[in-house]
Amino acid sequence: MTMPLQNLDYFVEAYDRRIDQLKEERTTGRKIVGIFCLFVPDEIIFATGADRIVLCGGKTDTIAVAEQSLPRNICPLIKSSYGAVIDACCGGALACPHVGLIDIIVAEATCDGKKKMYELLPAYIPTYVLDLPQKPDSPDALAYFLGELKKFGAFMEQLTGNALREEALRREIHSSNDTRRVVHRLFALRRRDPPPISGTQVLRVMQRQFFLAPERFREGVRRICDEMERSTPEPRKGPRVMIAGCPMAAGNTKMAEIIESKGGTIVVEESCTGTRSFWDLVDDNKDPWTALAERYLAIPCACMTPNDQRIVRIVDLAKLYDVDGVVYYTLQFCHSYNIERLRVQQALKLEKIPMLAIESDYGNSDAEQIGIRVEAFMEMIG
Ligand code: BJ8
Repeated sequence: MTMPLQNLDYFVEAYDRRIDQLKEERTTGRKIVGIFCLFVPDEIIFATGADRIVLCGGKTDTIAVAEQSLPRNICPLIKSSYGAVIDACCGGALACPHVGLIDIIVAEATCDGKKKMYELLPAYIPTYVLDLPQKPDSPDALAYFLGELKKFGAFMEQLTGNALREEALRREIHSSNDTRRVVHRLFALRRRDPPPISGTQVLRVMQRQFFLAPERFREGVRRICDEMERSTPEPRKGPRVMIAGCPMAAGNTKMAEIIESKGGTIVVEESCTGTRSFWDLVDDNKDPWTALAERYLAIPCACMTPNDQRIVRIVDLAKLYDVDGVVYYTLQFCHSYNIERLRVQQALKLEKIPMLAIESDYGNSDAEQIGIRVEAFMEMIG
């Protein structure tokens, strides 16, 4: 189901303008940070006057170059990200256009594969690693993470030469919460039956979230929401589906396309290119540092243990969006999400919500076989 939403073109044009904007910022000396993950708070980066852009990690093209040095049996997102950096830094033709625009990568201590890959990056580009507690519910976790965020703030002050003032941090919290509210509006519209936008379209929008400047992204989302509110969607052709699992970085729309080509109507994604990126707001009534630490530490990523909050969130979303079934999507060799699948499956079973688990990479060799399984699942839940 693809609705002809004219304002989706806005995101394509905004992306092109964004690259020009970043090039110009470099000439003025503004620092630009490259990130890979939701755990790095935008608010701190922007509050020191720096800009940020997410680095590529969803393309197949850069995997082969990464496999020349990394093991083949690790997640494609790690290989694609690493390949994008080393290829760009070595002047390769596959280059991620963003790597050449940044001063530094701010990485994060999440899964083992990423952590070890980040150790290799400083040979190519300066890299700062934000540490994270691994047990978010432990009594010391918040204080530790708060300390890490403040260290990161001090690092950003040094990088930019600008002081990080509390009023600037509050302003950026306000701005990021605005973005989250705008995306909530988009996702609230998807609760309609039929939903006014396809899952593949939403995924492409969400993949732009960390490429674009926040005000541009918000403007684009507002435009499509206005358009959706005026539109009369086509009748729904198949069951309402939630995708839960690994992020689908820009360049990777494979799973969403397969599901929708087999008649499924994706209405929500529990992923970093879905609800994990915006669902929780930062409490702007608190001390800003504490509020940031609380909000970011609560991101329900499978790298955390235990990760009960994710299990609860998935069941809540499945009910809120009235889904007929869940497709649990894992990138190949992502042990964190793959193992957590069992707990998700048990929780959904208790609620009598069917689930299909798919593990895949960025290639197309398994697309037909996945399509057969997805088709059978859609028939079962339809
Ligand atoms: S907050 S999901 S963006 S860490 S898929 S590289 S976990 S082996 S990307 Fe992630 Fe931040 Fe968590 Fe989100 Fe490792 Fe798994 Fe690969 Fe992953």
